[in-house]
Amino acid sequence: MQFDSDSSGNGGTISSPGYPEKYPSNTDCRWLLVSEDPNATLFLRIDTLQIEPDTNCKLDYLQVHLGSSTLAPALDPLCGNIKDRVIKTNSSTLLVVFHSDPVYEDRGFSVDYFTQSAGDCKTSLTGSSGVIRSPGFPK
Ligand SMILES: [Ca+2]
Repeated sequence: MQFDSDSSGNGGTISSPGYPEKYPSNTDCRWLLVSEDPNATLFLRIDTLQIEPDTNCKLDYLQVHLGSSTLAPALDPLCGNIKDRVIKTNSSTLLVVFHSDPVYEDRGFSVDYFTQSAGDCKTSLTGSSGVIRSPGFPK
């Protein structure tokens, strides 16, 4: 089974097929997330993630590539139980891949994505000295 979907804009939600019921076996899904603002950083907020636990997350997993293809560098694959975790990716384009193997399914995941533009400087600084970095430094 293969799903492909593209999404662009400023945010939304992706979830495993059938969520919150168990995901199917032998599944490969891909979501391409592209920020409208190429200078923006995409954030992922894991609401719930319940994927077959495995030490190296090689059986079933959710993997985030920092670019538009599976050749792009990737964050460590995710599996097991995760709740309410926010991931700052430092990328305006993400390819999110979900894979399940033939044996043992779990509930899957629901993940929100949203952007924060480089121009969003909401931090105020006080003090006589310090270091100010441009938004998104060192990228
Ligand atoms: Ca499995």
